[in-house]
Amino acid sequence: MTDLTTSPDIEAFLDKISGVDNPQAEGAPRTKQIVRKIIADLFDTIDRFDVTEDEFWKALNFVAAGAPEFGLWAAGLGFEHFLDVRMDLKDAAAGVPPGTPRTIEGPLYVGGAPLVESGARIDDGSDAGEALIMHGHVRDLDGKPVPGAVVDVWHANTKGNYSYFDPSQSDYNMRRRIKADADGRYEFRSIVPSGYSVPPGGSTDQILKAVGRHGNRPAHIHFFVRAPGFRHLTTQINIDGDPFLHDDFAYATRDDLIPPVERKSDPADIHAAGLNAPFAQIAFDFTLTPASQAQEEVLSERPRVLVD
Ligand code: MBD
Ligand code: FE
Repeated sequence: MTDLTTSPDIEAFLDKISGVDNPQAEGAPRTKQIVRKIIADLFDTIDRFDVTEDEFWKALNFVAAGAPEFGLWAAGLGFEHFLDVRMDLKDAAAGVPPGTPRTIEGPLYVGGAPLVESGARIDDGSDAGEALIMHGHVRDLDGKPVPGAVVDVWHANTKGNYSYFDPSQSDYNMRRRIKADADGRYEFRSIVPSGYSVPPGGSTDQILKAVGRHGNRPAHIHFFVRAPGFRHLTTQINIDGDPFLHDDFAYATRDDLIPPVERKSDPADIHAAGLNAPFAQIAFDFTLTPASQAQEEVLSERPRVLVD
């Protein structure tokens, strides 16, 4: 902190701005402390970098205009990954046994996708990408199948775009909730997605360019996996071989979340899969951790799109 930020006058000013100086007045103490800390850090930044009045108002207006992309800021500026890092550390400290690693949700989930049986096709057939069959089991920590599990999957098309946010796609294209069968097995058919890029020229793109970064994600598939009695799991897998695999603008790649992609071109395999061209196959098992409180079974309260 600069000398000015920590001067008695500014410390007292910060106490007033944040209500910290008035414990009798309404407002939660923690809220006051958080507000104080955020403002103090920004005051300190202004002072340390000698931010001018022009720069301050330019920044304020940039933030205001950038609000529609705040979900992308959270991903690209590492906040989502940082929350994961903290949850991982807390779990480790509490001795929670590790199941499939979590990784960020991202801003493009849509709730209320059709609930379908294992084996369903989840793309609408309009994207002539490479067919993909993904399958595996949902298991508990002992390796026992979890029959009641639901695998909520969502991913982009070959342009890196997601249905709903890309109005040219059909409703719920590449979004489904898949019921694991009695053996805890899930399977779905889709197409291999491409990586996502932030909207060119948007506020996220501008920030990233300003610090010499790009706004690309490697190709990936998102999952929420839930079952009664188990912790809600938010995770993704990456498509191995993607040039951005270890250069994700959202920092979501994790070593245990890069399953091998098998290329199937044997006519017998193609026929058995009900396809007529070579396809990709990914096997991936999810391991769920038992919930110790009911709250752990449900999704976080992040505001999300819900269509149904
Ligand atoms: C995505 O598809 C995504 O998963 C994240 C985290 C951010 C932007 C787009
Ligand atoms: Fe995504």
